[in-house]
Amino acid sequence: MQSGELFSVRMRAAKDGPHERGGTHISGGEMLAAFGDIQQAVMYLLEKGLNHSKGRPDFMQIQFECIHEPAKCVKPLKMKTNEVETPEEGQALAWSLLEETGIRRHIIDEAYKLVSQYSSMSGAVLIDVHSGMRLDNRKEKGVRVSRMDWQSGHDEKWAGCHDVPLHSRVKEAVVLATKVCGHRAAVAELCWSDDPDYITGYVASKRLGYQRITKLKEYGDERGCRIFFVDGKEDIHSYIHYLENQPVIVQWEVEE
Ligand code: PML
Ligand code: MG
Repeated sequence: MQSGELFSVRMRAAKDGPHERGGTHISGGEMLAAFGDIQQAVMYLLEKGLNHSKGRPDFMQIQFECIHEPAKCVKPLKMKTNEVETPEEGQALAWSLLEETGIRRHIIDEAYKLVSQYSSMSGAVLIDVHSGMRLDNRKEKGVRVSRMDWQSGHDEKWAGCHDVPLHSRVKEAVVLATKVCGHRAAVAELCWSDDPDYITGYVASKRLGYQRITKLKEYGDERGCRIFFVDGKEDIHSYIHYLENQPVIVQWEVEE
């Protein structure tokens, strides 16, 4: 990934047909790869989509394309893990962290009510922190953040120095949150997985960093949540363009 041409490699998997024909989202994945690493990236994403706790997909698309825009190199958000006993405690903590970023409670409640209406979203909902209005027009699909990855090898070094589970989920979530929060329109992100066997989620913002919360839902629950709280006074089209198109490489060195 270090030099030469860079490729975006992406995967989406669904069951009961493709997403655009009403299929239920199973899994998605985003990677950046040098030409020589495309095969490995495709295999990784294939495996990810095939073996998923949400079930067996009957639709999968894996694609790659050469990226022509220069990549932006950034440091990962600082990470903290908050241990909680119950989803109620976890959500109360998430809400108060979001309030710390200046978002009013009724806006958070309304945003959460809005995403709860969708049973399976593959992307995120963008909410204006001033009005509580949804700012993307992507309906049940939401906005999918694309074209981001760790610099090769930096994720292992980072995980080794942070007490995180070894699976790639946390590393992928940190990359996504780092990209999402790295734009002036971003205020905060609230996320937990739609996977029934994964209950840890997070609140992220530039100032708070990546705040993991160990329980945000019950096991067996397939309802996920991904909300990007944004400053609607900024140019939201350019934020969505950034989320979908700007290549971002996360770099981390031990001496930090
Ligand atoms: C997802 O898997 O869809 C999101 C996972 C978010 C939490 C990852 C973590 O920090 O444990
Ligand atoms: Mg998932």
